Amino acid sequence: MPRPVPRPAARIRHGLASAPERVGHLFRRRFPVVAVTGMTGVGKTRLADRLSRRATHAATAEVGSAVMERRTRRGSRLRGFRFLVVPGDNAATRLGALDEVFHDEPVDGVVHVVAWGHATPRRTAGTTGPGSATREELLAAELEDWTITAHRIASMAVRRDRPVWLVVAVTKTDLFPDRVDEALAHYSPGSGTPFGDRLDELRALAGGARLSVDVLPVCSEGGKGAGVTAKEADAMVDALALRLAQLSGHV
Ligand SMILES: Nc1nc2c(ncn2[C@@H]2O[C@H](COP(=O)(O)OP(=O)(O)OP(=O)(O)O)[C@@H](O)[C@H]2O)c(=O)[nH]1
Ligand SMILES: [Mg+2]
Repeated sequence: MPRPVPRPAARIRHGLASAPERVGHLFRRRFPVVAVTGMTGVGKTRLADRLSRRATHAATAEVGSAVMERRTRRGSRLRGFRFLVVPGDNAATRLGALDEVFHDEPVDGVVHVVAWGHATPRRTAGTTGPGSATREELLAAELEDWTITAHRIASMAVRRDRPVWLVVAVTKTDLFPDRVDEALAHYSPGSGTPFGDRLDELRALAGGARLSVDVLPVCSEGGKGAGVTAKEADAMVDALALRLAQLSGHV
């Protein structure tokens, strides 16, 4: 007996049923992957949540992240991002997360978050209660963290045949609204600050054409009573997102 030939309608239904899965796979693969790095308490989780338009879990905001967080910013067509937020130095999972984003599955770009010495002090893993530190200590910790991350970025860049981009996101600008330019200068290439010197070394190691560097202000907590209005904070987050889109070739 000859095999029944499926009617066109049945074939179409079958085709549609398997489509979303395939399309989903395609989307996941083609969203650029962005590592979000920076010392503990600097505001990485909060910023990644803002960029992916979701609320921050109260517990994480208070004690810090224990594991790598994955966030997706969806955009029209393929204009989205996947963010991998590397937990700060109070998390035991930090080294594994750094290996994952810079070695095992190298990312397309990096958002390195700094707060000009305004990171929220946190206790090291395993202890409780609020931490305390002076602004000088926090700036020193930020520099130490950047030294480690810059090395990782350099070794990723030299192994790579396509360019890597880096955005230094200077966040918590609501805490120093009148000194944002000074803060941006502190983190810029060629600034002569210890952070700037490390940045210059990184660019020399990676090769200028292989690594692009941007320094942008941002704020995740604007609003009434803050040094930055909610509207201004939104505009800074949007400007950062636009720059990420440009760097990824979306626009
Ligand atoms: N004023 C102000 N506070 C902020 C801003 N962004 C984050 N914070 C606060 O800073 C603290 C730390 O923010 P997180 O996003 O949890 O910091 P993190 O970098 O993820 O820290 P780890 O997970 O420990 O690595 C939280 O209490 C946030 O609410 C900001 O733009 N302005
Ligand atoms: Mg976090």
